[in-house]
Amino acid sequence: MKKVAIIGAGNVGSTAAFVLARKPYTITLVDVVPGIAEGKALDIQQSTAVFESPAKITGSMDYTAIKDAEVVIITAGVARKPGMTREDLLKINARIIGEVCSHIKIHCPNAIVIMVTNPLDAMCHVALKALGFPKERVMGMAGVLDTARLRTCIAQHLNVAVLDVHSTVLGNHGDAMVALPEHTMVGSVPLAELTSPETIHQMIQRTKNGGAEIVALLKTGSAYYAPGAAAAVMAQAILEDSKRILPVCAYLEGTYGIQNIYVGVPVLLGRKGVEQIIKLSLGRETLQELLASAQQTASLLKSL
Ligand code: TXD
Repeated sequence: MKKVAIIGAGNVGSTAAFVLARKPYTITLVDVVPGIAEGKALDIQQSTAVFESPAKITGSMDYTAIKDAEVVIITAGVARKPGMTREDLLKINARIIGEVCSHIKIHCPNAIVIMVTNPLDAMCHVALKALGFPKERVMGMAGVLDTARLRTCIAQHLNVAVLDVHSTVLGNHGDAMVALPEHTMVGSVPLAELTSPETIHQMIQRTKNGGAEIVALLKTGSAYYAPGAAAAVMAQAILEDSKRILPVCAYLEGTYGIQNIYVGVPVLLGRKGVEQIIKLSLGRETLQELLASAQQTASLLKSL
């Protein structure tokens, strides 16, 4: 069976495992906290008896368990605590990602790596450097989640099936994400013909604030069902070589005029990872927003 490793068996990692467990995959969870990976793996394994899946799920603290995984999803890290600056978080998680990558390099040198840990775009750079893998094998998950949030918002507002809302969100994972209302279609009708510019603006703002809205409601912790599902969909597109076009945090070397920076763009996902970067024709203003997004990541990286 195809093998996926998930590093960090917290909320997002275990949700991704739960989603992937409906497929005939071997799934290995790894965490530093004793018992957590084993416990979640056992719970998820028992769920496969209910929905009748042949998936095999194991959990461990030992990285030898990830041997020969074809895809590795990294969710390991700490959350920002009161009093901690963005830079503090960046340094702590960069250290964790560096350590995680040293194990991936040894045990699955041919794997395709999907980063989830925040700050997402910066962590992709840390992983690329620590792994030394080709750029098409190291990517980040943010756009699939942000696009799902925007599509949900539009579908609820217009009272239509989310399946018929097509859109994409580019840029980095944060305030500088770039929504594309001009590329948004509802059953082949442009969004702009269905609602006012003010409403579109509000929906984009809500998407940008999507993570914070959930944090405010939950009080402890952040979103994990949609993030876990988004990471799982990317892993599946790679494992099944399905050539899906999804917004992914990918390393750009000139496309959109952006050099050597990770930024969210539409890509073709297949067995080789990011098999192609899709070039959309963007308006001048949108292109500027995308450049600003990349610039924000570049400045954040300077503090490392
Ligand atoms: O769109 C996106 N990219 C995101 C990113 C959407 C949602 C969440 N996003 C980020 O993912 C979030 O800001 C965090 O940086 C990660 C994971 O979020 P999650 O909600 O799953 O956090 P948890 O529940 O705290 O899980 C993190 C786990 C926890 O079990 C730790 O014990 C483990 O990571 N951890 C480690 N595992 C292995 N190795 C090391 N060194 C390690 N350190 C911590």
